[in-house]
Amino acid sequence: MSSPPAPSRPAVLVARAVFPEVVERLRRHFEVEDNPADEIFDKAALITRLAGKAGAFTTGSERIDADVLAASPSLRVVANMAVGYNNLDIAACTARGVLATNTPDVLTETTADFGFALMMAAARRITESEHFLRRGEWDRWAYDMFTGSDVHGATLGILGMGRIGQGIARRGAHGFGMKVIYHNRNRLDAELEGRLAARYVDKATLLAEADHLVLVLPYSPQSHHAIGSAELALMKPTATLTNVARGGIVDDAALADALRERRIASAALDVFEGEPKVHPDLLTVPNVVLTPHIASATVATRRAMAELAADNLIAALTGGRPPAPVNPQVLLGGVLPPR
Ligand code: 8YV
Repeated sequence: MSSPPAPSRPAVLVARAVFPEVVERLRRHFEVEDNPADEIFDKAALITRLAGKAGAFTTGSERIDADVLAASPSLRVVANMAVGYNNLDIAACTARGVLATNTPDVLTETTADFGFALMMAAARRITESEHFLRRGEWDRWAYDMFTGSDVHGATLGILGMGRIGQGIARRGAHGFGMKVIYHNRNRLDAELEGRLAARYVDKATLLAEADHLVLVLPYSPQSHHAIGSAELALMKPTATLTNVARGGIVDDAALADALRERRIASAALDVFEGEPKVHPDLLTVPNVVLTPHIASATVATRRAMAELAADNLIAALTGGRPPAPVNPQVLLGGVLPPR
């Protein structure tokens, strides 16, 4: 007697190479198409791979837009392994009843560490001076060699005061005795401001008063080029600018000009408009620290992000409650109108 056919399991696409044990965990629940060769799928390839898939495990590299969604009618869930989700068209997901999830919290402290490290590297000219040393140009001590600006006791300006911004504020205020000012869409409540020792200011004041300005706001059409030549012109010539948020928030060409002309002292960037391409002008100015989008890159945090993305995918497709829904108004199996 033949055994009854196994109940069919949902099919999912893991769009990039991730921890093998996370893929194995997904295989216990789903038919998994993974990508161990870590190919980058363009829109056409994504559409092909998503055919018949109920779930997608994505990273910031995959753009799930209205076209991809329209061409992937079986898709129910997109689990993004990132806290940011500007690579997903959330309105289109919601309109089609596709649940989007992200990975908040698990990367907050790691990303705040890195933001602080980049800010310090810019202030103290760490990579610029290392390049000088590696070029064999260090032949003597000099009183003004690579003099930068102090971090301790300086004014830390934070644009975007979400979880990561608050982590950077805590480090600055409580670790380095910095005066913290911030600007955000919504002002924090007084109790939280008190705990962070952070003062709310308007954007122009933030730009004018910060000795070290750190960007930690989400990317959206509203934050596109939030820092361009007009904003850079308001900053102190001794100030530093650090971006650990998203490319496109800074106008990279305008920043390269400001750095070259020493209208601000230095910058540190982990994210770039059009990355992994980097604006060529940024590669030729010395006073900028450049890193390849690694703010969340510790082994423990990347593992936690992958596990949380898997938790989201598994819960969403097995009738559970995904821990981090972005558009919770979507009921699985039903199509809701956009809010
Ligand atoms: C990711 C990030 O490494 O979480 C985010 O929003 O920018 C990074 O932590 C990247 O987006 C890969 O998905």
